[in-house]
Amino acid sequence: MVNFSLEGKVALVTGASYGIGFAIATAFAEAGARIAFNDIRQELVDKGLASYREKGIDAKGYVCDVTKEEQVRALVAAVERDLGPVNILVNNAGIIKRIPMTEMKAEEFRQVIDVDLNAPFIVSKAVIPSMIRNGGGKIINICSMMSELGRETVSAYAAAKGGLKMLTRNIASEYGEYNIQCNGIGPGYIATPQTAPLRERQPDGSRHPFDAFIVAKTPAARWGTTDDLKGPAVFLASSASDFVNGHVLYVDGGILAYIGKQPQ
Ligand code: NAP
Ligand code: GCO
Repeated sequence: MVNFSLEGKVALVTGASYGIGFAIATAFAEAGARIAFNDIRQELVDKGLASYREKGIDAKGYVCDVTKEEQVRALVAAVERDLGPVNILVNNAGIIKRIPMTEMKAEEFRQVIDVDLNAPFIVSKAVIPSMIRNGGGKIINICSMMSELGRETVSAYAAAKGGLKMLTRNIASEYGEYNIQCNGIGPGYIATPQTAPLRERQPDGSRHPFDAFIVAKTPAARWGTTDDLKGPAVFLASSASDFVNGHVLYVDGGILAYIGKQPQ
């Protein structure tokens, strides 16, 4: 029988007090995993802990900025102490800055690269040695449509998420022989706080033009929900995907397959 169970596994999901990370961690818990997550501030960790409790999940929450190598080492050590070695890592924490490139400060560009690309390197590096010692593991990097596509104002984000796709392939290449599978999930446009500014109602009550644009651009004709990512994440975390490596699974309602509506 195909095995999607995560029974007995320890999963670390970064930036998972709400949004996509929270949904994925919840699905992992439902599949049997024990959950660890982090966020930058204690109040967010506390809010996250309350949300997990509400779902009947006994998650462990930690304060950690994933861009800081020392803090990440301490996080991984704390998870090992509290739950055991990390079997599944999801590099989910991410930020976006929507600024036209010629107006973007180099420092702002660097901040996005730091969280969205350097941090997955730092956190993966911190768990790979114990995964090797334990005979394998799963790393899932949360990529994006912008791992494949560009658009106005998101140069840093696209550069980071494109880089994250290649980091995914490189981890798979470098550590596949140790039974480590590193894959990406490329969510389409998902309704979370990150995309809230793109969905705000206009003063006259009409839809934001970007909101209407995304619905027209998506064959599924809707925004994704965080629940849409649960099945793909459990698949990539479970032994059902043991021969899937270096792949990015786009969960986008068909956006990347579609040229767009023909003019009427
Ligand atoms: P979100 O609602 O903004 O949540 C991101 C989480 O990451 C927040 O909890 C945030 O904490 C945390 N975080 C940010 N910087 C961090 C740091 N340095 N250290 C630790 N935690 C940090 O975003 P989301 O929409 O759920 O997105 C989650 C991931 O999916 C991101 O990588 C994003 O790029 C990606 N993604 C999102 C979409 C979408 O349509 N929503 C589509 C494709 C990919 P704070 O609240 O403190 O900032
Ligand atoms: C944007 C969006 C996107 C999405 C997502 C798409 O401004 O275009 O925020 O980048 O969040 O990553 O997959």
